[in-house]
Amino acid sequence: MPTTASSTDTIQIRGACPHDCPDTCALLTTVENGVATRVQGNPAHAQTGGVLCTKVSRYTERSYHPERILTPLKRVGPKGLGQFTPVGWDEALADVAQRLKGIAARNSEAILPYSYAGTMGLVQGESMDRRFFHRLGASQLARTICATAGGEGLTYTLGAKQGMKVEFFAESRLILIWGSNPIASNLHFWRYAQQAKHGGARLVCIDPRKTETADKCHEHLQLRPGTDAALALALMHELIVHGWLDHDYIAQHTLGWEQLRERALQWPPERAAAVCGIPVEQITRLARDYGTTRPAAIRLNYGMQRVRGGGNATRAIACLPALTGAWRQRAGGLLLSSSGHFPVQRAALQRPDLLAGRQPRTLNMVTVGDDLLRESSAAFGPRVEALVVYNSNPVAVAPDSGRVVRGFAREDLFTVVLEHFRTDTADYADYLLPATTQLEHWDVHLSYGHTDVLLNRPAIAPLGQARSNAQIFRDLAARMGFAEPCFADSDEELCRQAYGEQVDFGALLDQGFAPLALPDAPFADGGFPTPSGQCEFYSARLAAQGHDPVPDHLPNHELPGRSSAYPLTMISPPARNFLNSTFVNVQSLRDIEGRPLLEIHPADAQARGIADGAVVRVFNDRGSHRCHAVVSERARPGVIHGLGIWWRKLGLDGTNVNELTGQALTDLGAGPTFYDCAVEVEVAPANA
Ligand SMILES: Nc1nc2c(c(=O)[nH]1)N[C@H]1C(S)=C(S)[C@@H](COP(=O)(O)OP(=O)(O)OC[C@H]3O[C@@H](n4cnc5c(=O)[nH]c(N)nc54)[C@H](O)[C@@H]3O)O[C@H]1N2
Ligand SMILES: Nc1nc2c(c(=O)[nH]1)N[C@H]1C(S)=C(S)[C@@H](COP(=O)(O)OP(=O)(O)OC[C@H]3O[C@@H](n4cnc5c(=O)[nH]c(N)nc54)[C@H](O)[C@@H]3O)O[C@H]1N2
Ligand code: SF4
Ligand SMILES: [Mo]
Repeated sequence: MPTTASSTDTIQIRGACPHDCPDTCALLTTVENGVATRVQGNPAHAQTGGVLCTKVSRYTERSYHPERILTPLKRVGPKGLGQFTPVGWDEALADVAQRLKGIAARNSEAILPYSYAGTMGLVQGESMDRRFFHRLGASQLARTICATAGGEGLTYTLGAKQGMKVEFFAESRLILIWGSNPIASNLHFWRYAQQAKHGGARLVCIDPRKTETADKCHEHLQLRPGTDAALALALMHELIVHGWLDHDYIAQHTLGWEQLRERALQWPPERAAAVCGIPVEQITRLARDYGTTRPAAIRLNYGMQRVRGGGNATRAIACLPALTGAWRQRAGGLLLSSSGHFPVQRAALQRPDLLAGRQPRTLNMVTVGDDLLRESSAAFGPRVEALVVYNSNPVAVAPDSGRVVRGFAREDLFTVVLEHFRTDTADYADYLLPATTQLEHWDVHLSYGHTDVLLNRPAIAPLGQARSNAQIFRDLAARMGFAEPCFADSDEELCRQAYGEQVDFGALLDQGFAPLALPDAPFADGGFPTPSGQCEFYSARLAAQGHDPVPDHLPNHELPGRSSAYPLTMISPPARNFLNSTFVNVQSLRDIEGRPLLEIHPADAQARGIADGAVVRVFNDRGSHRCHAVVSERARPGVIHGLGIWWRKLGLDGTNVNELTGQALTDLGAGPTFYDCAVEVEVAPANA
């Protein structure tokens, strides 16, 4: 049975945290008389250790929020004002299906799904929805908004999104925390790093921002954004000239050593120090520590790949553990993402065969701002006429939001949004459909920070008239007349199909989680899942695509030169108490974060006459955003930080940091370059 009854009407249900967070915690929800009263970490799950972050500890506050959308809503006012009237499901589904049918009859590619990781659940995130759009022949979406530069960089080098098991970081002697702020965004890794620290390990943080994690590490390399490849190449330079190499590992398990050696020798520490803006001694010392400490581990995260050269930087860093043979030990190596370990049966779940030979175009979710404003053309295909948004809040999270908003504001665009709340995106919906939360539906999960499969059982009945995403697409499929039996699969059946025979579903039902059977040290004896089976310093696949086959440093798109009108670089990393734009409307969490802020170094503030707490305007050619300044040594000179993804409507002038960010893409993976963004800041009137 799913439950452990502690009294007749109080039960505990096992679940999984759905959020886009590497930790994928196991949840225990206490339900009293059908009402969820408490959400806790499941103590039986080792990676969760009975502890949740502050955000999800408040999960009942989010689920029972008085502003939950509980009935289908139809737009009654002008686009974007969020004026709706409640309608029944029958009316909403019939109308949406009729509109989509009409557009599909002309050209199904004029319909675009838009979704990301509002829930990471395989069922509510990538099952019935994909079947629906495949059968329809809609445009496909390249889901690039977060991790594709790093993901491809890793895949071209190691062969897959695989790496160290997170628990073994506890045994490491040296940990490089690189482009990552785990106290905010990877709490359960931080527990292991703390254990290692107590055992005498040295922790080194590599981050342009002096984060709360940097505060707790032994050393902080506060480099300029987008210069990580230069640092990695200089580390290699030192490993080579000092002979801190595992020649045997290199000979047996790597490809392209001569080419990488030649590249790295062009990067003496002095050159990298100038590019990165850090002391030479920090580089030489880190190289010595990395070259001479066993086991040495790298926790890489996606913060360092949201710049032009993010793919190459990831490749350069991913070469390091093969040079020193760090992979030989289970507490050595690197972890960026573990998601490639999970044997998800995506074809069964998503049914690409329903395309029946059609090959619809693919649009990049990063460039939704431009794409919604494009006319039909031979190169582009049809103008986007309908948008179906779920698990995402693009008006707040996509770059260049001035253009995103213009696109969403098109009166001739038919927009359907599946949501819990009236987000910035929901305000632009023609139909706003109420979705269930994780407490109310089935799902099954992978993790990108550990290697256990998790099951989520519904703890309570759907609130109001909410339906799960899968149910909404199932209902729409019926209205469209899609008769294939796969459209009848229930959410629970979809949970079973996600891993098929690859994972013991009985264990998931009994325990709530199931560890994958994996070796402790994945690449101790090589066996990289690349075409060559080696760690590919040199990538023939990249060469064939016209890319540099060996990793190099690629300067940012928007390098702020001295003469530039925009001399500052803005990064906008996650806020601790939000998850992207999720939780911004939960009052107790918003109270902790305060208000939209911009951290700026005292020297940059002084040069502009900016006092702590002042209202400032940050601007570039794309837009302008007002918020409050925090004058702080957390910033390095020349770099400012706009933390978290605030809802636009909660900002001083209805904007957020993405008003400034651009749609230029990364070197690999066609990802976003949120942290490659040149701006200027000035004091602004509080009520402009
Ligand atoms: N609390 C919380 N947790 C989250 C999220 C959240 O919004 N809030 N977001 C989730 C999501 S979507 C993701 S993708 C994951 C991972 O999300 P990441 O974006 O990797 O988040 P962080 O771990 O905070 O790491 C980002 C760090 O990278 C730093 N950084 C920025 N530019 C550079 C650079 O050029 N080089 C280097 N070395 N560092 C740089 C930032 O200052 C920041 O401290 O976290 C998830 N977890
Ligand atoms: N400036 C800047 N912009 C960024 C980033 C940054 O660091 N800086 N980070 C980027 C990154 S890494 C990412 S991953 C993206 C994240 O962008 P998104 O994936 O859009 O993430 P969220 O903003 O959390 O929005 C998710 C929405 O899904 C909804 N949701 C949750 N569960 C369900 C469900 O079961 N059904 C339905 N229908 N809806 C649900 C939530 O209510 C929420 O509004 O943002 C990117 N944007
Ligand atoms: S957001 Fe992350 S740390 Fe918080 S409960 Fe979910 S998985 Fe765990
Ligand atoms: Mo992300």
